[in-house]
Amino acid sequence: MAPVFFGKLKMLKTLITLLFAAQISFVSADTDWRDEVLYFVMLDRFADGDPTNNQDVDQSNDLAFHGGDLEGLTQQLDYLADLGATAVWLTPINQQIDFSIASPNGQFFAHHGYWANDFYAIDPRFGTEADLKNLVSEAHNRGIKVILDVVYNHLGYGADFEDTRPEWLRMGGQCGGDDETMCLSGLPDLRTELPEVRNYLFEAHLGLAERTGIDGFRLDTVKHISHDFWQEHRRLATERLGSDFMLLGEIWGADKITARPYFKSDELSGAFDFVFRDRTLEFLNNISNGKRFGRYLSKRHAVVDGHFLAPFLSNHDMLTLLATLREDKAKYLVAATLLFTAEGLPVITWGEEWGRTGKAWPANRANMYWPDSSVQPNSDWVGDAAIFAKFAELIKLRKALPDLRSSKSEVAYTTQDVLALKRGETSLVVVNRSDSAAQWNDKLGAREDWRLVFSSQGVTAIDKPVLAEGMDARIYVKNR
Ligand SMILES: [Ca+2]
Ligand SMILES: [Ca+2]
Repeated sequence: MAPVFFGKLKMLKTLITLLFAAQISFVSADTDWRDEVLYFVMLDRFADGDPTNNQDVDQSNDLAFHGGDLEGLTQQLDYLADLGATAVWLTPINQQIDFSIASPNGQFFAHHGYWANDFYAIDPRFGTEADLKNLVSEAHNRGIKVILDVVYNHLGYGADFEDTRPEWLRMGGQCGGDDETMCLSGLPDLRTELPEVRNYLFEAHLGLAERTGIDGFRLDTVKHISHDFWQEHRRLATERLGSDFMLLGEIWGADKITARPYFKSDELSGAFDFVFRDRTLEFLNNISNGKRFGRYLSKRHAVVDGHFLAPFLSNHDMLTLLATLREDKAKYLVAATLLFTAEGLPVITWGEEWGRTGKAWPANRANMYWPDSSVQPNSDWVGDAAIFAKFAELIKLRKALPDLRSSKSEVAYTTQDVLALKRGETSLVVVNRSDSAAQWNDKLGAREDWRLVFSSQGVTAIDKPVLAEGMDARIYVKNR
């Protein structure tokens, strides 16, 4: 009888543990990332807090290091908090290859962090593990979560493993022709199908997360690794870091359809919404129309429950949106209004809030703009304070008005050039891309029912017949 009794006791213990675990995960899974605002920093281009670690720094070379580091980012957390960011995503900090690559644009260094040499070391040019810990603790003090960019797919050119662990890599003639086995940009592709490679990678990244208390990963090049890898990764991340540990995947070109398999088998918490930028540009540049854009916006976020898309205006691998819009700041602010009134996790890429421009690579990775010229690295362009004010105002409104983050989007009125989208129960987002003012429409109900709370043009009072000025985005809230 004794063994049976013992067995029952053990079962009871297991049950209690399970219940306890379930309760913990329920409590910790409370974060709804759609309520957050994520700020993306290319660490080397943001703020230099420690000039003593500045190796390979040459600000006259767009492709060299510019000195930004973990300490610098930590020093600017108040800036992010003032803007309204609640989470920061920083580029990878693992030890990088320490030589440069010849490119048509000059000598190219691993300043971006995507050319790792050793996943078990932090690159001294970015700081130390203690610096990361300090960043996390200072960020958490300000209510800001920290999302670290990690690479699982490849190493940097000429990484040590090319000599010491060639059997872990695909190089040269071994590179495949499909997404998973290709050598992206000619980089050595890790054989992520091998258990020993997986263990090496999982321990490196999950171990660092465990030791430093970061809140999630931004996962690089997701579609270049198999689904079963990402399933195992999720399982281990949850086991070691809790179910609240956020995994935001870069599936290049993704929208709700592309992201679906990754959400269905719970490989990722969220995915970047690449299509949001495309559809927004199509509308602003007269390629689509109010009706088509409205149909898209009202359905763009129909994703598997518990998952989300993260819309953005631009990232470090494409032209800045302002450059794409040929520096048309009025259009840019309409796009920003759409970003901050969209469902999902909105992402600001460093400097966008100042109107950072920059066309093709490497100009799209320019230094941050700091009003205080003593902060380095600093831009060779002057930030636009009016754009900054609009970004800050939009973020405040998004936080104050849950409707603007709502999963309910309903087209209320469209013309060729105008879209009025009802968000939630009581707010209305109106965009007008034409040169002339759009008139109020009866389909929206009596104008007196609505209160104007935002205009990208800066209109503060309602001109009775005007729904939106030319190239204007407005937010109205229904009077109760
Ligand atoms: Ca530095
Ligand atoms: Ca691969």
